[in-house]
Amino acid sequence: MSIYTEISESLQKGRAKIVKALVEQAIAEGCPAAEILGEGLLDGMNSIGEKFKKNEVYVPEVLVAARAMNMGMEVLKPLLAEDGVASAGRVCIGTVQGDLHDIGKNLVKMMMEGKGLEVIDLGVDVSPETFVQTAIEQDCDIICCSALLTTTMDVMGEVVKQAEAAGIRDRVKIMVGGAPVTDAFCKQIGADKYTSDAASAADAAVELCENK
Ligand code: B1M
Repeated sequence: MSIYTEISESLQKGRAKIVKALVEQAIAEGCPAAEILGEGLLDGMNSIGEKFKKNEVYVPEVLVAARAMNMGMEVLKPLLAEDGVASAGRVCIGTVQGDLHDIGKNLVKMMMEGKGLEVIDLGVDVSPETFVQTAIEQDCDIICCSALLTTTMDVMGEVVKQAEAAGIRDRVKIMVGGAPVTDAFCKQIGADKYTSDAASAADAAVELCENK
């Protein structure tokens, strides 16, 4: 078994310390950082994402896999920066104003990081102004809004309106999701993409960045 397969499989089992040690070993053996990332860590997170979509694994498995991914990334990040490995795109994500639910938002964030996207996490209770300002200041490709309450999902419409008013709609896409959100609602408020789960959100974000 190649060291990349070992990293991928250990990550899927959530064996964080083993993943970290294997990444260190791969670096010591002279493996390129981009390959360790793509064929090891990202391969593992992609597999978990696919299994999560098919309900073959659940939230706890995703969380431990993401922890293992983060441990591996800690070792790899400085080398990736040195090698100038480009990110797949940059997004900012948050749960909308008035809403404190963050478990789903955190899953989306982890899946997106697992796809090689740079993710700026704005946390919970995020105002439309903060989403839009961050997208401008951090040059984000996508604003990602999560809402779990029927009473807060309308804030997403306000994010779209404020992004339009700020003149960034031609270069910043807006993605929405969360239990009460639907594709029809996404279209109604003029957002760009609705997805029902974290793994699909990560796939869609990569696609949106590629097609920019
Ligand atoms: Co709250 N809560 N809660 N709650 N809570 C719900 C959402 C509720 C459905 C429970 C119920 O009544 N049956 C209900 C909402 C009803 C409604 O609006 N129609 C509700 C309520 C009413 C409330 C309070 C108002 C209760 C009160 O105080 N009276 C209050 C509101 C506080 C506030 O936000 N201002 C409240 C508080 C809380 C806790 C703090 C106790 C806690 C949150 C802890 C936390 O998040 N750190 C909590 C919880 C845990 C829940 C339930 C039980 C679980 C939510 C969850 O984490 N699901 C929930 C009932 C339920 O769903 N069974 C409930 C797991 C998570 C993985 O799923 O977030 O949907 P989810 O994310 C999914 C997808 O939706 C998608 O990906 C994820 C998985 O792949 N997704 C995206 C999410 N964001 C996305 C963004 C994307 C794409 C996909 O693109 C950008």
